[in-house]
Amino acid sequence: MKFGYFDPKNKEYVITNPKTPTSWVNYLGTADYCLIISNNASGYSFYKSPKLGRVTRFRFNSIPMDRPGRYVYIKDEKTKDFWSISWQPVAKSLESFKSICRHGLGYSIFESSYDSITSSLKIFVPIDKPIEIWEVRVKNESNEVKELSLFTYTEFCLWNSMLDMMDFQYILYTCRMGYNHEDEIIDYSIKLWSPYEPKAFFTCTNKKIESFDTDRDVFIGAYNDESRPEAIVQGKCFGSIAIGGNPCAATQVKFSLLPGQEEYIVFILGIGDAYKEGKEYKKLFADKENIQKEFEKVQNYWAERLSKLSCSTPNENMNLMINIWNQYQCHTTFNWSRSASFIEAGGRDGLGFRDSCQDILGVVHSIPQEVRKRLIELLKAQLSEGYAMHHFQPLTWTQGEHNIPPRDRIYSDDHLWLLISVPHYIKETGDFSILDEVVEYADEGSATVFEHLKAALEFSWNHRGKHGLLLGLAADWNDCINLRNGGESTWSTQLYFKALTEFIELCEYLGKTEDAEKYKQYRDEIRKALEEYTWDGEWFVRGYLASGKKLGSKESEQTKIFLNSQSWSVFSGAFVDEKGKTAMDSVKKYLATEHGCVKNWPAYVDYIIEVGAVTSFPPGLKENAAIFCHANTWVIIAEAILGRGEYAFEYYMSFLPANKNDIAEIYTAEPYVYSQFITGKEHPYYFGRARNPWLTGTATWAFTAATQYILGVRPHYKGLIIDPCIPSGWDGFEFERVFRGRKLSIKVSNPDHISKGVKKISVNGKEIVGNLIPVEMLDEENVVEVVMGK
Ligand code: IFM
Repeated sequence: MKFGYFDPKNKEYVITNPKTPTSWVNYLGTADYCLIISNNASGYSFYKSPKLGRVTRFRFNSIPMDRPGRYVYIKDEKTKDFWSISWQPVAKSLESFKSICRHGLGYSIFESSYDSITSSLKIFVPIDKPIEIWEVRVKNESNEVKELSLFTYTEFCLWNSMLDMMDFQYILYTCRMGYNHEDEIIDYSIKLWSPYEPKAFFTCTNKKIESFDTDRDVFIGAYNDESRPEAIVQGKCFGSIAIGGNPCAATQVKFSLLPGQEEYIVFILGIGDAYKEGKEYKKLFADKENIQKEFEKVQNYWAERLSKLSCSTPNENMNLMINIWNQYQCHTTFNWSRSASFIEAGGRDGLGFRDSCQDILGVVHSIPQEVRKRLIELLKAQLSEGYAMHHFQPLTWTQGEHNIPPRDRIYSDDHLWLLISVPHYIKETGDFSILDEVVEYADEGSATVFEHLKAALEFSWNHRGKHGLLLGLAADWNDCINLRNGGESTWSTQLYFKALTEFIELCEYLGKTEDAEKYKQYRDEIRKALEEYTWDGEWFVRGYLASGKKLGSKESEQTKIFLNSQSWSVFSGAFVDEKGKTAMDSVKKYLATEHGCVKNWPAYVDYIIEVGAVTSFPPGLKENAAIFCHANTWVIIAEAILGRGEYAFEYYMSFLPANKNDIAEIYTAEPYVYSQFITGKEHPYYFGRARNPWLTGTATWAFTAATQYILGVRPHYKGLIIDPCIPSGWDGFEFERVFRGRKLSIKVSNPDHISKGVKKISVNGKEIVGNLIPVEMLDEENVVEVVMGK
């Protein structure tokens, strides 16, 4: 069953049935002011920090699920009937109420048609101004004059999101609402502990405000809800001023419409003083042209970001995801990390170290300068011993004083992700100068980035366990597996193998032979340990528990095989051989399903204290035998490395969100972005149901897997590698990419219908040897012809 459709031309997802099984959201705002908005106009906004700068409220995980938000109500003064432009909160019967939501890049539009009135509400956040703009249009499609009132409503949050949800004895007495009568602007102000006094405003820029409320409980009424605010029932706001209590911004605007006439009304909600910034912005956005200009900037922002890479393959859903939605999601995870969604209620903000290292992979081709800055921030969160802060706050950064993790909060993988992200950045940009940049450590001292990378490798070398594998420490990528107290992680060891390989490749390229030789010795040792202690006959074990018992082995109780240690055996480069193939065959045999590969099998049924939190989830959910999408992307990469194009593509298709559009009643989450997990086959009822959309490492890795491993266009220090691994049925595909400022139009043909292998490449008519296009031979614009074959 469908709830909407993709509109590739306008780069929108259009929701035609508002009764979606979950809130289908969009992320607006790219800098300091951000908001999340659902297909029913619910959601919240924040300024700089979702934790400490929450501007509007949202009641998470609630029933009804979509409250509150930004609501525009229309009331017919003759009939006294009223509705909201978004279907919620009034929720008129869908027999008589037509509703559409268009989620676009950086904006959302709500359209409705009811009782011969058509209306729309477009919401967006300008690129560089801390405000949101609500553009409303109301048209009379009847043959009679309509007398209408428009009511707007949004509920303010009391800035500190956690106190706002918990500490009512305190927080409810901090707000001082007011009204700038002269300019008709609602004035929000609160005093918290600090001298900093958050201020915000709400106003209509082009119409007279007839009445207003700033006290939620007065506007709504204590026994009403957003579907039936008391003020709207009464036909007028009460002019309430919340000094303490629950602040809101509610306004009423009145107008009459002749048959066929349309009214255009603009509201703005922003950060600043109602008597200063509020006044200035009101003036600025009284002019429609200025609004249009801001909207164009938003459109250009996204057009520019998405313009650096695109493909045209025989699979439309792949094109749709790569060209639009997957890239959009990559930028969203880069900007927002894991801090604000309808799932992450905002209790934490800042950057997760491993997440942010990975998030750069999906955007580095598009915004290399921003990625460079982020990398430096991440490097500053590394400690001189080589490990990293698991989570840190670049906003409130105080070097050396914050977040130095206690020894038992050091993760075995965090710092090693630098060895993936920094080389990736250099391969994309050719900016080797980053390696010489001196960056402070979080605790003491400073070193060049090159030395930071070495410190990371040394830390892991010094933290190996009994079998020579990396100690699991607080955890590895899988936060929920207990590998503490001497437990060892196969997966972290595989990541280490990959990290060493990346570093060796870099050193060799730079002519640092001594370093290269040293780390080759490390890698040989690591390979030996993996060979000796992790092969289980048909697959690789996941590690060793503190007791010495194997984890994810034929010998194990309950779960016998985990996904990551199979995919990474190949992806790491350690086992691109028969063992790797056998391991991936076991993935097919035991883990693959029509919705993707489950993370472990069989699921844990009973809690095993020694194995940890992974065993506490019911079978098929989250980290216990769910289809963890992030981990599925590495399966695609492994199969592509093995040259098994049918498998790689089949896995890619199995959890591609766009493929779920027609079964949205099963999938339930947004079909335009990846979710963290899809419920696994061992769940008794919900196999195929997705949860935790948007802020997941799946975005960056699905994009990398599809573009660099299936389509096979991969940056290298020396140029661009072309190494596709596609379904043999494809005749070929086209790929456009900007690489180090040069544009390439790549046409791949597959006359022999094979999956992998490149016979011939010509660049601007000149044939090259091998499959690496040297950067020196690129002009500003380049035509590349690739013929696949043996
Ligand atoms: O790797 C983690 C990630 O950092 C946060 N979400 C869950 C993943 C798997 O445990």
